[in-house]
Amino acid sequence: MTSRHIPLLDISYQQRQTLPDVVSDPYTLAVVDYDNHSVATEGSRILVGTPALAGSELVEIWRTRDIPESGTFESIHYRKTPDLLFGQIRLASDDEHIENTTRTIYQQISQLQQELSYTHMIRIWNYMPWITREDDEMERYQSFCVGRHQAIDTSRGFKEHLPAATAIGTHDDNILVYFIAAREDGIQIENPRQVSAFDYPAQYAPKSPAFSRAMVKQWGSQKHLYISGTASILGHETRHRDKLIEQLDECLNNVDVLVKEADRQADLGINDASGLTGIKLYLRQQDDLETVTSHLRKRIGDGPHVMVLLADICRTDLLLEVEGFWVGE
Ligand code: 3EB
Repeated sequence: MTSRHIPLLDISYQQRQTLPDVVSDPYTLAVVDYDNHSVATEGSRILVGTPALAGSELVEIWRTRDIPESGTFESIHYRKTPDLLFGQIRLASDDEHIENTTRTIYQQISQLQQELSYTHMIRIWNYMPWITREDDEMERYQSFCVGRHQAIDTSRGFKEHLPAATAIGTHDDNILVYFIAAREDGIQIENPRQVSAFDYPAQYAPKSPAFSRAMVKQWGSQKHLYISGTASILGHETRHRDKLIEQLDECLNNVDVLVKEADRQADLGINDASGLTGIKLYLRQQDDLETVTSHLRKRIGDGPHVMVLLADICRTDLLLEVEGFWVGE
């Protein structure tokens, strides 16, 4: 392989056994591993408090063409190359005021982006404790949305420049956020079957959830597609309350449409979820693992790598959520 073919950024889901080699490789940007608790580190490793369920013990690996340089800014540990910035931050969540902790996290991230000139947020993951618990008559996820909204730039046109995102519940005491930002913007994709989250009615969050449904990003000669956390939501309403398989089908219908929409706008050459490189499934109840994975494989075939993680979803009536990515030319 000539150097010109080494991708500027690559993502993959790999077997956990490869971890020692990957962690010591200087080209590794990030290794996302899963455990009972969330941990941010100064190195490439990050632990997300959504344990992997049996049979899907994979880790998420980010690899760059240039050796990343690492640094710390306030509470953020980051690694950067000339093209991109990867950051991880974990803060203890003040029980009563998840909104304040979220605002602090997002303010620090924004300052770092400005300071280092990677002003375009591309993809961001948010893991927070007890996401549906009520504090001060507001569910945690809603306070999170308020804190995030206060910290981000909401000047004119911001709704066309929102990152793909995931927001998931853990049983840890910390909020963990990791992200990838760039010098140049990606293409934001919305889902025609769903109201855009930033236009949701106030019942879901008093301040609009600031994320897009998917993002296409050109990294050098390659394109990446990032599908946000996608649930069994049509319009803005939960569908198939407490019905497992129906919810999975609805999620995948949403993902199929997002892939088609991304292909239409950015010519990816894939047209549904079966074309994705990797899919993460967040599952509320461990007992549902077998039912859900066998149905998932029926729908998507053997192509995509799949990991299943035990996690809480942001609405109490949702049993699962799906995210995904694709890497290609
Ligand atoms: C939804 O569609 C499900 O607030 O960053 C999914 C992905 C969800 C990201 C976020 C929330 C977020 O509303 C929840």
